Amino acid sequence: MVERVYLKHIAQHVGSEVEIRGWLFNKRSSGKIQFLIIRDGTEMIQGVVVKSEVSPEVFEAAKRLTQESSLIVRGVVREEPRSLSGFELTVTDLEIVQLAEEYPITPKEHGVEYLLDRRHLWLRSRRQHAIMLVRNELIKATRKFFDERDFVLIDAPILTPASVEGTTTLFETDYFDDKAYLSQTGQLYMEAAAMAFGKVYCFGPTFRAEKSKTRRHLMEFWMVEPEMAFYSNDDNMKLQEEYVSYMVQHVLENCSKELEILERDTSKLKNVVPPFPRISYDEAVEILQKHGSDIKWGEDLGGGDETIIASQFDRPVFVHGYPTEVKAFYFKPHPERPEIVLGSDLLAPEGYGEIIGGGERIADLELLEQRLEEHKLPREPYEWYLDLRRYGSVPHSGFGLGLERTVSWICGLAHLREASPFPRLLNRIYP
Ligand code: NSS
Repeated sequence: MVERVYLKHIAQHVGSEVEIRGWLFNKRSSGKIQFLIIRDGTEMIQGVVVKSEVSPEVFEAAKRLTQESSLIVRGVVREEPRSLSGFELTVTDLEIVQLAEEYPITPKEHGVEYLLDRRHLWLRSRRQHAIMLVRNELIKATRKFFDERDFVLIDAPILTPASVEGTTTLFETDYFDDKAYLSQTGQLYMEAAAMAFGKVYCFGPTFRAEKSKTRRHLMEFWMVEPEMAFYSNDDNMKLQEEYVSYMVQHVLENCSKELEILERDTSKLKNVVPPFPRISYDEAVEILQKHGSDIKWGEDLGGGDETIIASQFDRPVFVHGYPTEVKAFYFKPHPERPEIVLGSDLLAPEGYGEIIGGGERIADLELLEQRLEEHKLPREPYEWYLDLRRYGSVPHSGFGLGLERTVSWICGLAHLREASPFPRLLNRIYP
């Protein structure tokens, strides 16, 4: 009986005959020998088919194989330091599962729209494969980090009655005789959960109808949102720097091969250790003005502004104390300077900009009621949220980390679209 193995574990089978099930990635031939690059989803290996050593049927089958044909192959594993994976397979038997039609993605260059139209196939390429594995590791690291710190995972709903992050980016849908919105954030529900469990987080998809086309915006993205009772914004920032450093170190340890495929300069990632620098919004405005920006105090930072600020530092930087005016209704104002909030954004280096937004929440009922009014938000859908300030209200803080922005930075991508397996972009919902 030949054992079926995954290429990821091939090192344990040197000298044995094994069975691999996968796809043909690429092929070279020199008449009497065919070199098949086979992938099985976990790894790749070169299979060598020697005419004089296999049956005529097997050699013929190898010849017929087209790019991305599915196959079952048997062979003896040999160490081969010169090859990509360090191993080679001397093929003994080969069965075609399906002979693929002419594959639309070839090793030559394709335009990005062409590739996005074929995202379902593009995912098989080395680069996209590497990005998704880094994404997977970031999620694993997230779970591990919060588990180790006794956080409880609480899932937030996706269909919601209220807007949280501004009314202009809402996706609206019918909810029987009512209206509903796709969730922009799980935060309000996490605030309720934090009052029930102390330290919680959610990790799920969130939706924003962003009408501008930028390399930093998706219509659907995944967010990690911790919320902690009895946490100040300083405690909140400490948790963020620990979490972000933890993720980066985890990826450095577990994804060296992927980072190499992505040609990522890892020396820059090695700097990502606490403490992260902290600058106030006031200081940020000064820095920006010195760099020739015409930003005035009171305006939100744009993508370009974030890039300038972040490029001053070799690791992520916190900008805290944003103007109350530009921030969402739930931010707690600074006790001595009510024109700024006890909140911060975390900007990633190398031009990536904001990956986290967070802060301390208003715990006081009256102030929160006043803010809802100022923001012209209807009272009814938030009544339950106001209850949290009626029954044992406590100081509490939390934040949201955008997963795709984090993947994009850690992988060194030029655009967020590659950080999502099936990105939803302005004017694109296919495939
Ligand atoms: O709007 S945020 O700054 N903050 C919130 O939604 C809070 N309610 C989170 C919380 O405190 N629980 O978004 C948080 C992060 C932001 O830093 C980005 O990394 C990411 O979510 N984000 C996005 N990623 C991709 N595409 C879009 N459109 C996007 N918008 C925000």
